[in-house]
Amino acid sequence: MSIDTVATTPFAGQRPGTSGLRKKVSEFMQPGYLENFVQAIFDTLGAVHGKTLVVGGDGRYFNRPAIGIIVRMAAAHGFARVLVGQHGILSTPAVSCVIRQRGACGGLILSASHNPGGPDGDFGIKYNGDNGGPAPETFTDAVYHATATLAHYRISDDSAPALATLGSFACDGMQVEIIDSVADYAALMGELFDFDAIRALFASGFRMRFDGMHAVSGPYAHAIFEGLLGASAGTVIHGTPLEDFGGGHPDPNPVCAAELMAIMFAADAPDVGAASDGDADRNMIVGRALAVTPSDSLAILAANATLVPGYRAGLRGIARSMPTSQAADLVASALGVPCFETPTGWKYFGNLLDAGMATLCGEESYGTGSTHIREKDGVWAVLFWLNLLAVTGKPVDTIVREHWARFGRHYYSRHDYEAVASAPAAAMMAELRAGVAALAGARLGDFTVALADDFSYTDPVDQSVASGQGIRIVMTDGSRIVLRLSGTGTEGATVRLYLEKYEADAARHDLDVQQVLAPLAAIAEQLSGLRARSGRSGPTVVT
Ligand code: VG1
Ligand code: CO
Repeated sequence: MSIDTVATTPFAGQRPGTSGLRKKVSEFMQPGYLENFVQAIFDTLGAVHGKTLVVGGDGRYFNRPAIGIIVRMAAAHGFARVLVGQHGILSTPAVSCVIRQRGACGGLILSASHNPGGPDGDFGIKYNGDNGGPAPETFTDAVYHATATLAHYRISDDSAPALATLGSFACDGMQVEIIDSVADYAALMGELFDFDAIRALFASGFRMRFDGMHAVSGPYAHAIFEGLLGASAGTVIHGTPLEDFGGGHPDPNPVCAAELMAIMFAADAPDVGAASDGDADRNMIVGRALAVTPSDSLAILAANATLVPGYRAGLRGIARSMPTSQAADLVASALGVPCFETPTGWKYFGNLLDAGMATLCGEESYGTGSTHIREKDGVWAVLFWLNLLAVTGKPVDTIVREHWARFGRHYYSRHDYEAVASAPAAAMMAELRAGVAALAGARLGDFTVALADDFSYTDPVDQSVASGQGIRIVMTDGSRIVLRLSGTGTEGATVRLYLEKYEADAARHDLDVQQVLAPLAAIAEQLSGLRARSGRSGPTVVT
């Protein structure tokens, strides 16, 4: 077998966004496109001789051919071993878990997460380092720069092993181990949660509906909920990963998981509903006729963490992304631990988790996680809730309402304007950026601006600075308006508008969310001209 050095020319735009490189499948399948990007990652890594790499993906279209290419390139670069999930399947949290448990130097995750799949959908790739977490910006910047000058890539002409059979195979002298996609991850979950208590809960007739959205969480959910924990057959719906996710949009929110919402709002609803996204790192928790917002979910898990074996010792700190509601801040202050506010994207939590400064992390985009790995984790979050439900014996909505009664409610919503023209969206953000400082002290409707800036974050561990992370307008009563551009889309620009209003009075905890937030939405519109500039009469998605 020999190693080919293949001449290539750079592709423009191979710049990783919030979470890796995401492009249309048609762009990714151009000859050399994936190869160039992987070569740039390997060049940035430097010496890889003798090291182990983990590779897996969410099963979307092009997942398996991409793995074949990566395995042959890894062999050409001198890796000692590549661990690949059976059938090419590994959820994002499972990759993080396997990297950490098996001492790998890193991993490549093939996923565009919640973006649609199939030949006309999206594809993506992301590198995670030896802590199991997304590579920091210094690394992804270096990869991007490397893509701009690439003249060749290296690949073995040996064939990659088939992915269906577990076991150890060779590719050009490199060991390729096909591993069970679920086993390592399920074992870790068993260490964190009281599986006996959850088993007893299901045995008592407790009912759950888990929507895998035809994506990668299905095998994990089947094995853990129905297998290890004894939930009845049929608990997991849409639990077989499909290359096009059944034509759906595997994003676990009330809009995209409408079928689950209908089940949970019906008269005979199960006790809890849950869903996860394309690569199983997101989660939505739904009680009977009540969807839990991700920001509330983080706060509730934090407030009750010591009821769960893995967190019995308490929390070192909590971290949330800037647009995430301030519900977790109140819990942190009640617990007497710090609360960190980071830019959007899980990579910013890595240093805090590694340094033992934060135990739980969360984002408003249906992402929650902890020190157990270095990614957000959908199935983990569902298990955390199940453990709480088992220990407290209370229904989901009681837990949520009691939390609001104790801490107050943060009314919260995100309005997305998807696939709008890039130039006007960029111009709008530039104008907001230029004018934001002048808003301090301004009277806007019934609100007075306490702080207005373009969010900038200095990492407390390595002092690295991430600037330009979103326009933030904080009112004197704690209400907030946040505007930023998405870094995961593949079409035009997506503008995200985040709205938040705090209500301490328990008598006012049952109001209509959009009505409560309407005055803030009106102010945001007045400041940004978002509707006119996007040419839209309203948001595409409201969550
Ligand atoms: C979105 C979310 C962000 C999340 C990211 C990756 O990014 O807002 O909170 O970390 O997706 O999640 P953006 O830049 O589009 O707002 V996943 O599950 O798509 O990997
Ligand atoms: Co995801």
